[in-house]
Amino acid sequence: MFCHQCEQTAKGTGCTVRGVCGKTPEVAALQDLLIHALKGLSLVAGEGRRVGVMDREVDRFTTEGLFSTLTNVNFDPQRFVNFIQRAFTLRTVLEEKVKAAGGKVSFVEAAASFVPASKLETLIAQGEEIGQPWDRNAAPDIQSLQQTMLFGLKGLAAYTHHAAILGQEDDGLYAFIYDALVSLTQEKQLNLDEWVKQVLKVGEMNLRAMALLDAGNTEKFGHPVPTEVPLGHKQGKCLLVSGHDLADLQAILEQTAGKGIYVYTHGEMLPAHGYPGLKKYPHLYGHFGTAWQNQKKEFAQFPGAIVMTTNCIQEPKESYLGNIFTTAMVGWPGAVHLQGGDFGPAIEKALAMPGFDADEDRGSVLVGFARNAVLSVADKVIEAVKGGAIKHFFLVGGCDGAKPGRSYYTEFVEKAPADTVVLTLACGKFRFFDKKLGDIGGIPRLLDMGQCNDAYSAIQVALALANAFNCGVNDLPLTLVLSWYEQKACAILLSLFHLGVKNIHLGPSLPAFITPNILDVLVKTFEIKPISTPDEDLVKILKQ
Ligand code: SF4
Ligand code: SF3
Repeated sequence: MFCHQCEQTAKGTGCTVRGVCGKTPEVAALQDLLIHALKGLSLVAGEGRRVGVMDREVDRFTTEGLFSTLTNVNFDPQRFVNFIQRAFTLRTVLEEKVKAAGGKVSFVEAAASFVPASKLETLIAQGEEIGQPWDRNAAPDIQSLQQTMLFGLKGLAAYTHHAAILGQEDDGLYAFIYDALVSLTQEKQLNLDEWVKQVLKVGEMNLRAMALLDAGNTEKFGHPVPTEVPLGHKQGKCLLVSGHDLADLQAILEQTAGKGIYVYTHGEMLPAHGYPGLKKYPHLYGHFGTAWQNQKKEFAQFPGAIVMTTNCIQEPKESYLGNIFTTAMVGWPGAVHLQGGDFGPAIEKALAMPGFDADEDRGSVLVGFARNAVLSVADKVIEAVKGGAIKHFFLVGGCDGAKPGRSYYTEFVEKAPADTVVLTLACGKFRFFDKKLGDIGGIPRLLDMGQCNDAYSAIQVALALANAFNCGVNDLPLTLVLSWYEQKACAILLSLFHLGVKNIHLGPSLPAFITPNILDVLVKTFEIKPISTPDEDLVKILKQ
């Protein structure tokens, strides 16, 4: 196997024996094979669009297939067998429709005539033979751009999928996903400049996907409002919901209503407490635990059922494997997978388990500072900046992870001067989310803007401030200090590049798939900077 798509890749170069995340070589081969099958499907779907044939089932399946290969989403070989078979079936049906409409269905690329083997072992062998989905004969910089595009595309697919289940779809996004997958085949031969454009296009399209998701979330659940979330618990039965999918959380809240179960959020689900359409459920009580890498310790202590709606799942300990359930694209062999929006088995499990034996107060955190809440006090913020009470804004966010170097972010926030405001989003916030940083004239110094996809909200706030100050985003007293881990973070970074945002401080390490030449381009064009130490970076940033 070879995989280097995430920040924790082995030795900073690539996982070759088994993923540091727990991905087995078998699953790695099946994921490579699924991408191969999706390339074939995309060739036919792209041609279909040319002759007026569209198929929403294929569109949605393609995003789901890509999403399932994202880090820490699905570790279950059998699920990949199903995905690969389905890609083949959908392609075969689509070929007929395209042929009937006068389109071509024969391509030079082998992916378009791929026929999956019928057994798991032979499918794995097929995947091993095909290998990774970029052009291994291309120059290293081209390969680097292909990898960046593919990994960003996985993040974009995840957000496109989330928006779609909330009823928000944009055909342009699906068309681009096909085009991007086809660009990895021999049908299209892009040069270096075209590859750079294709990579930035992922950023542009990801912004569109995040805008759709923002519309989906806010139209369905309202705009988040500042909300205090307990970190302790109530005596009684309990169910923990992790991941990013707010629609799943709502379904769980509906299905647990009146059953005497308290529902808790975990990880990226924390911002759900700020949405009026979710906080209205009285049994949505509080937040349990921190970021994904602490799951084994924290989940083992949770006395109820656990539902993983998206990444990041980690290998469950034997002690709670029977209590953890997966939905949608998530999978772990041996964990029960729930389908069709029925959370009954998880609810039964929660009722059968002991629950918390007493109330416990562990303090609270504030959430709900998405664009609407922040912009409703924009006048106050602008006044504070003009009057000198707020000297600088930091957006400290992104993914969390296991590396010790990630303590940089905790220290950075602790050391940020008292006349600065820290905006945060995504699971990287768990490094400092419970710090009491006080306020500046009633404006909290730590503002939780939401999940990783709420980078969209942060961008809207930055654009509005730039407008108010009559300057560009890069001229604002704002610095982005980001931590990356998986491919959604890649997609968001590409969106920031697409917007021309400069001077991003990135850590804890730079992506293994970026060659020195490509890094040079990023440094020259976007002035991207690897993090150093909090003291050094703070001095440099505040001197600018
Ligand atoms: Fe390694 Fe990350 Fe790939 Fe997992 S997702 S196999 S940790 S590079
Ligand atoms: Fe975290 Fe996995 Fe990226 Fe949505 S939950 S940010 S790492």
